[in-house]
Amino acid sequence: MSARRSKARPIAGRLASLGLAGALVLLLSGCDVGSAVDGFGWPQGGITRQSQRMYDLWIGSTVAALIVGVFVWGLIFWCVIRYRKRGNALPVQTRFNMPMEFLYTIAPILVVSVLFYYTAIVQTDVDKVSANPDVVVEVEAFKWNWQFNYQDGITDDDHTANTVASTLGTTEVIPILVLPTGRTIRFEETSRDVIHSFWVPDLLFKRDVFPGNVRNVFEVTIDQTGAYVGRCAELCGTYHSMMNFELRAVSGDDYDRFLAAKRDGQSTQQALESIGQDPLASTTTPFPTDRTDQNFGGTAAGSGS
Ligand SMILES: [Cu+2]
Repeated sequence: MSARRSKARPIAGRLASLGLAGALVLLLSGCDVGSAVDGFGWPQGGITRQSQRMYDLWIGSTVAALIVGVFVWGLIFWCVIRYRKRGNALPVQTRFNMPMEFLYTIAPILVVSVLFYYTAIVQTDVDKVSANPDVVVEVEAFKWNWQFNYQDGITDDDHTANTVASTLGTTEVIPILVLPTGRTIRFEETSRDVIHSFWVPDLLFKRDVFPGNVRNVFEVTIDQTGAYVGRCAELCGTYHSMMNFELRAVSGDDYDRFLAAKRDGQSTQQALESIGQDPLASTTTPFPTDRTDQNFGGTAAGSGS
């Protein structure tokens, strides 16, 4: 008996040290644990307050999963070594152990409940719309481009809000949606034809754009200035993949000056230049619609124009 124990103990001890070392690495890296291992697979580049909350939820869930995982792996290896076969005698059978059965029933329920609770909290927060957003922009999708209408209020049932300025995307020019940082921005989505989906990957958020009287709404607060590509994320026809736009996040002052310039009748490009911004999109390029030998399979047929 004592000989068996002296063999099992050092191995179990070493496993315990390994588990402890793993837990220490996680603990010591503290709040930076996400960036230390590249966000555990979370897409990088969230630029809104909402994306930061989703990132925190992701990291918290992953750390919780790792703690449970390390604990379970430890138990598995401990059992494999401690209770390995030593003879032909049937080991002591421990079925119907009530405390154990209670533990492995209640523990997963607890884990799922906690994950559900935090997911519901963050989801509700990310989906929340305020009564008085600082900026309202109507996103109008159509095959295969975008129009952005800056509104002077929320479109309620009476449709009392007015469009004060617009940017329309064309085949030649990528539409640029200019928005301020540090303000609540409400997106009101509508489509002229089929279902599209408004997606700026850096917002870590997308929402379908419906035709008819379904008006999808969401809100974000952007934290970082910069240029971010936007795309359609719902297969909507032949040139769906070319249906790009650019989100240009600027300071609140620059946004006010941009909107004033637009209201004065300037084009989006002129208004962008007036606030010292690049007038053309830098994150994506227009899709060439010319069909010539060079870009249409190299056959001479139909290349007369
Ligand atoms: Cu589309």
